[in-house]
Amino acid sequence: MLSGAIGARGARLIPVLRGSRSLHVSQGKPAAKVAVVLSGCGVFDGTEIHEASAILVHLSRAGAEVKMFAPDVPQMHVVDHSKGQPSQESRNVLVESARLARGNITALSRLNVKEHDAVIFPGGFGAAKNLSSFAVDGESFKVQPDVERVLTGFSKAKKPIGLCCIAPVLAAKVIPGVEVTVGQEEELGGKWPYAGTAKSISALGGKHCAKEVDEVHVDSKCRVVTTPAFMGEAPLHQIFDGIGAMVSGVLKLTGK
Ligand SMILES: *[C@@H]1O[C@H](CO)[C@@H](O)[C@H](O)[C@H]1NC(C)=O
Ligand SMILES: CC(=O)N[C@H]1CO[C@H](CO)[C@@H](O)[C@@H]1O
Repeated sequence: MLSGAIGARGARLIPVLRGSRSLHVSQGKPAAKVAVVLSGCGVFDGTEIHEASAILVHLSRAGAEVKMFAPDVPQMHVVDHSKGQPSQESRNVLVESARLARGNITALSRLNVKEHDAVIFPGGFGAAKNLSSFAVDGESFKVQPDVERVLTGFSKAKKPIGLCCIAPVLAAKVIPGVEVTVGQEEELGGKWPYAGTAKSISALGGKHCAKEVDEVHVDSKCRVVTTPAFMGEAPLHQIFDGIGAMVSGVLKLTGK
């Protein structure tokens, strides 16, 4: 008997588990298949680690099936995060991103839009240094060819795209007229150190919608969901909650 094997304490837990949401998700509709695109490992030269982790936690709780990708290219910088200075090293974006993926990562060139219901891009300087040249070239930046192919592909297929932190600049560049948020449009005493990015969104032809760290903007026409994350100085749990709202906005648009 199950209850005998797991003992009286375990038996008391069974009714609780039966009613839990996670069981409902796994028994109900098919899981949404979500691609997550990484750009290295570390805020100053790659993917922002806490953002990636928050995305994965929220996707896991919602019962999504996740596959991680990164471009197989050299990083623009390797930054010593204890000093905030570039070091004389060369690292590969795919190899570094594999740290976040616990080894299970695929080259971005192999991402097939048809195999996924949605795609999510965490932020971190890697999005502006390795997925695009925004950090160097500002508004005249270029987007890495596979990143452009993936964003255009999901957009044309009307499949939702989630982005946070600095990554919404990628959508503003590739999807004409998209509405996104990168937070507030003024620095407000240092609370929004990258507030100037909002002007870049407009200069690229996008529409910027000011939001707080725990909020999202949903462009339901373009099917793009964005949240400011570390663009704002805020407690980590608020960033986590904003990312949770972004992930659930993306999953809602998949209809799964
Ligand atoms: C790697 O991820 C895929 C889903 O993308 C999963 O099916 C597979 O089992 C994972 N492999 C390992 C070794 O974890
Ligand atoms: C080493 C280097 O600069 N790697 C690339 C990081 O990504 C940008 C944007 O695609 C490329 O221009 C860089 O060559």
